[in-house]
Amino acid sequence: MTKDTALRNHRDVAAASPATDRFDLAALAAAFQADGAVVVRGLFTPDEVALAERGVAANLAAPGPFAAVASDPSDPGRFFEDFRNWARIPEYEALAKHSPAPAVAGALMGAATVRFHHDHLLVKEAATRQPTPWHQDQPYYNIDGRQTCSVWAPLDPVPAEASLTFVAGSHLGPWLMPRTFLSEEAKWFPPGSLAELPDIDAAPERHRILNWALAPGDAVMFHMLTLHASGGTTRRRRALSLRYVGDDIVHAPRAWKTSPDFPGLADELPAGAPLDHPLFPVVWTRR
Ligand SMILES: O=C(O)CCC(=O)C(=O)O
Repeated sequence: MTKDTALRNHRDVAAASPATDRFDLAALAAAFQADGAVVVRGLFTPDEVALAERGVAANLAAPGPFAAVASDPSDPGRFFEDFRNWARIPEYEALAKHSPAPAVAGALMGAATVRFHHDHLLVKEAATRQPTPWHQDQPYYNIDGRQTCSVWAPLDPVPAEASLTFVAGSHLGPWLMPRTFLSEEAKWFPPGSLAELPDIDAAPERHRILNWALAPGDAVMFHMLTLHASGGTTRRRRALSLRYVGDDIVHAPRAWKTSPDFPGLADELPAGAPLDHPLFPVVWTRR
């Protein structure tokens, strides 16, 4: 499908159903603000799920320059990730801009303007043992500020044990040391500059844990500082994360490669500047 056709078809779908009338945005925002994560049942329509499936198929057929495998070669499955493909995969662009996701993200963040930060594909093939370790997302990124919201949308039914698990309220705590998923190396922030993660699995009863089994169309929406993790999976689990930011987010170039990387951006957007750049389009504005 061409880019124009995907966008036009999707605008027709979006126009037929008001974007957010079917959601209790006040209740979702209250839960998101308190817990840092909330489940949104039926965020995406079946047409939007089909659009995402086409985008993921195109992405897997032609991975982008930031694609990586986050599982060991000895893993009987495979954990494949790719980032920042919306500009070449029209289905991703249509979802990022014209689905209800940006409006709901705006309501949850309490933002007047929402920008799209990036898309992130996460595919665990059947029998993947590699868990997703506990982590916060923002320390891997190139942004400072508080108004952030990721939308993790599975395209396959996901039982609780293969779904994302969150530590409620952790988005209100400090930044924690990011580590590589596979070797758990702290490669980026200098030693001691950020606190280490608590051993959540050693004493889960000390935390309020949130976890939902999900169906295609459902999404979990979470703050980029909320601690989260996931187990391996017996069945194939395709998920697309759409990442949004609000009014107070500014550029935070790092002395290392962020994940995802934005090569050359530091030459165009100074530290502390709003993300006013074509890489981060405005996708929703409060009326
Ligand atoms: O899909 C996963 O296992 C991890 C997803 C994740 O960490 C994220 O979307 O931020």
